[in-house]
Amino acid sequence: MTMKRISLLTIALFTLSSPFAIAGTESFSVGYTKAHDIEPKSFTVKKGDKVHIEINPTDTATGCMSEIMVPGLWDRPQPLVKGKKVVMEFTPQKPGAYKITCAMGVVRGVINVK
Ligand SMILES: [Cu+2]
Repeated sequence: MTMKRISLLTIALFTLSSPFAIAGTESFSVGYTKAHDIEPKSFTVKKGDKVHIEINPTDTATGCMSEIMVPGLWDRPQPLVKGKKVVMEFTPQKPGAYKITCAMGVVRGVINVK
């Protein structure tokens, strides 16, 4: 029992201290086409986990929906350009339903933080 406690503590300390810890990271691969926008459109993550979202656009977005952001989690709008990978990384600290939007706030999806 003592050994088990020690290993759990070690794992906990490692997770807290290492920025590259595998545990506690949630990765998502997302597509983008003009016809269907982003797919998938709905994500569920745990509060305190590092979230890594990669978008691989196969079209270049234009007009109102040409940029993507997640107000409250990722506030820098990123252009969606064919062949240009977009990476958004953040660690949500508060539970809630965070909208995925264009730069002006039109909703295109949601990230549920539990
Ligand atoms: Cu817009």
